[in-house]
Amino acid sequence: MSYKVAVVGATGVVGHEMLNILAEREFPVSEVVPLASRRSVGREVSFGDRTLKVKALEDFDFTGTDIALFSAGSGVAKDWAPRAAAKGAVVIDNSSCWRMDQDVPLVVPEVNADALAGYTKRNIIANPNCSTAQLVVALKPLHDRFRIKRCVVATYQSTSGAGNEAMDELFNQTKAVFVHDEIEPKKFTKQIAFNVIPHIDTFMEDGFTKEEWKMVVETKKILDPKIRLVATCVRVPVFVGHSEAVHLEFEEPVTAEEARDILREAPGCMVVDRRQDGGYITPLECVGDYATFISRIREDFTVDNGLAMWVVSDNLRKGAALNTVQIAESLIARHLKKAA
Ligand code: 11C
Repeated sequence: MSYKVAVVGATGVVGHEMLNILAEREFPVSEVVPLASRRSVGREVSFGDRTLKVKALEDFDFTGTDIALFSAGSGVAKDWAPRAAAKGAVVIDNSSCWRMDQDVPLVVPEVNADALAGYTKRNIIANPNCSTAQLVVALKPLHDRFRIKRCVVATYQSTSGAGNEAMDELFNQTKAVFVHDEIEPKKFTKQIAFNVIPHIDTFMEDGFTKEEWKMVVETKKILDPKIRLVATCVRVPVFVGHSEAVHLEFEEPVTAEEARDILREAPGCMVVDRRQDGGYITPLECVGDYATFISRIREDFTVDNGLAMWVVSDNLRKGAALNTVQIAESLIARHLKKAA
């Protein structure tokens, strides 16, 4: 049983990881087709030990493609996901375009794989924002046991969340600081090197940013609409790996030890929590890994049934490419079984 898989946005930073992860996890492919805009046609991308030539999305006929992994932004997803879906490909989209559509499941397989059943309405499945994906992996097992009432989260998001050019901007600004060159922010609104910026995505009328809003609405859709969540999303001068300081208030009493034991057994979670120097995970250490790492688990005595923790994951993997491939794996296991 094998599947023809298209990767749309194959030359981008997430598309690159999608190809890596499909190969690493030995996803059962009969063919992989890397797609991008016409200006990338002929560029080569790696798939395991093979090299594939990029084809133009505009000229591609999705007939016969089983699964199309999209990571090419909302504009491309809006136009092309329905076209690919109409030709019979199941689209798994990493952009924000379809996430809140009621006919599109928004899925993190460790949390709500059952929601996948709704994919047939549009033949589209959405992958959440990176900061939401790692958060809900850590929240789900605790919510199942103690019921979360409120979540207060501050994020420390790496520049790769904003793509290749943003990573280059951090690199070039860092060099410029050392040689006293002028710094002109382009992707970011302020200098990112040796700084932090409390602004990701556009501002909304209520003063929150869209990134913060996404964390609220996506957590509700994936995990539980009753959870109240407030976020402050911050860009930090890190290349890969998003970190989150998470403060939770539960209905039921909880101890740090109970939470640690539950998280140790939970799918997708890796607890690294020694109460000593270095006994926690930092973003540098999570790069290339699949897990959502949880450290600094402690009771928060300022509220009833409070818990605080530190959650770190590779935003290009669990936050994007890995989750997309895991959705594809769940899809074929549950719904897309092919005759051998
Ligand atoms: C960032 N979280 O770090 C964003 C990137 O809605 O998929 C992903 C945006 C999205 O900039």
